[in-house]
Amino acid sequence: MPTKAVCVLNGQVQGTIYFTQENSKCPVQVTGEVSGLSQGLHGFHIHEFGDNTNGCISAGAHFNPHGKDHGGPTHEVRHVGDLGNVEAGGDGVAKVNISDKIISLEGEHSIIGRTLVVHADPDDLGQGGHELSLTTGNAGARLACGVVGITKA
Ligand SMILES: [Cu+2]
Ligand SMILES: [Zn+2]
Repeated sequence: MPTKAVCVLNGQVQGTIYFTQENSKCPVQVTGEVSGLSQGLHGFHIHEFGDNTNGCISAGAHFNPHGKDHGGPTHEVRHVGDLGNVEAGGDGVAKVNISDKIISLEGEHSIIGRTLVVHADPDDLGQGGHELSLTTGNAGARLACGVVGITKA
């Protein structure tokens, strides 16, 4: 049975994102849509805590159980939570279709109970040369967030 999870993003933009994993050795398929964005790239990460008590800020930093630097989703050096960017078109809608080999829906890389955040600015994937590049990708404000929860398989 695949494991399935869902996240409703709420804030200055809206979205619903689905996560599916056939088994613990398989990549996680991340699909769905975010609307209300400015055209272009927006950082998209799993943050450490499933705590939204003070809005998206309470979600803490990027999910990083191995204490690595921030990077892009295909990089050797990355946070587990680094899913890169989503790209919105002129209509403000980003269609999300990511396959990621590092996040999981079970085990030590599980994102269940953590927070998905979509940002105001592009994630530079650690390569921007900004003082924040190696921690956040300099992706700016947290536009919306939601906790990733288990759903019906
Ligand atoms: Cu983030
Ligand atoms: Zn990161």
